[in-house]
Amino acid sequence: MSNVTRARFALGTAAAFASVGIARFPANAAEYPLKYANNLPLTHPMNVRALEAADKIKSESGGRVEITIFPNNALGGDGSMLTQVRAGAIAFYTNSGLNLSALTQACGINCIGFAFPTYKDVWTAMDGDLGAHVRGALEGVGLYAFDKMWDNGFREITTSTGPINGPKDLSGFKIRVPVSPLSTSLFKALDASPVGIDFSNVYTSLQTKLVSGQENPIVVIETVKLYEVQKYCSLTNHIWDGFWFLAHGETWNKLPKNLQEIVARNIDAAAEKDRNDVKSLNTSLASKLKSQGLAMNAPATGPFRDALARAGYYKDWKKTFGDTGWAALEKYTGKLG
Ligand code: X2X
Repeated sequence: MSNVTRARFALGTAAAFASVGIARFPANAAEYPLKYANNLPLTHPMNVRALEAADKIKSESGGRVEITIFPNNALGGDGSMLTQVRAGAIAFYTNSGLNLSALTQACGINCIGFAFPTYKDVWTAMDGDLGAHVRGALEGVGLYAFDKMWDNGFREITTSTGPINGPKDLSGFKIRVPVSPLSTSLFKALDASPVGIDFSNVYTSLQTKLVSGQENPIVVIETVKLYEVQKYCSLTNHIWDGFWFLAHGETWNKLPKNLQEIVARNIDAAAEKDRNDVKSLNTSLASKLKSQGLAMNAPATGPFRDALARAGYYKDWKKTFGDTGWAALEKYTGKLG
């Protein structure tokens, strides 16, 4: 590791970083000091790879660009961070189309239930026309989205009450979901009782039994230690979710082209590493979660998808996204619903 990285990690263990809430280079002033905020623990692959990228960007720019990372909701919850990146108070923010669909509906197109059977389908779509479709929509609301989407993962359901073996087990089930009509509509169509709660409050909402479950990818479940407050994990893979690495448009446009190239190349390279990390951790962490007391099951997904179709979920979202948007999705998923 370079001196800068060692200096940054010399500040303490990942846990100490998580409590400090920031990772900062030595204080020599940079020409372009940029803040990057997100909602995940520093130990999540996204932050591990982002730190590496920030280090490379600083050295390749000769110290001109200094990215300070504020992980773990250090600068506020998702609603606040989204407001801040739109106003330019922070330069970079990563989040999911689930939350970003509040800005422009098109962002949520990849968050349709059971749309992508495999990671191959996901990346063909998101590195292809579907990703370009979403990036264009984000540009329309003043945000620059880097080319390569980061991986959050296939979302799984955890509960404190029992395994989810089929749609009937979700009837009346009080489940935390991101503040997103895409998440809410999916679980309402499955007759559950979804509650939109900011991610910063998920652990306590489970701990206090405000809700009986939540749904997130394996790597999030493990890095946020949800196994401490949940007993079951059902591998439904009901939504593939990714994170757009977003820049405040005007801040990005003010960066000289040569610095933009350094930042974009390193951020996109980090995204590819994050994708590989998440994919391999999905497997290794599943067995680790078992050892941490989480009972795992893998229900057939067909009955969930059939229940969604019967409830009109796909028909409704096709109307919302419009024929062009829906065709852009079905080009990669095949016919949905
Ligand atoms: O809020 C969530 O569940 C999370 C962490 O997956 C997102 O940021 C969408």
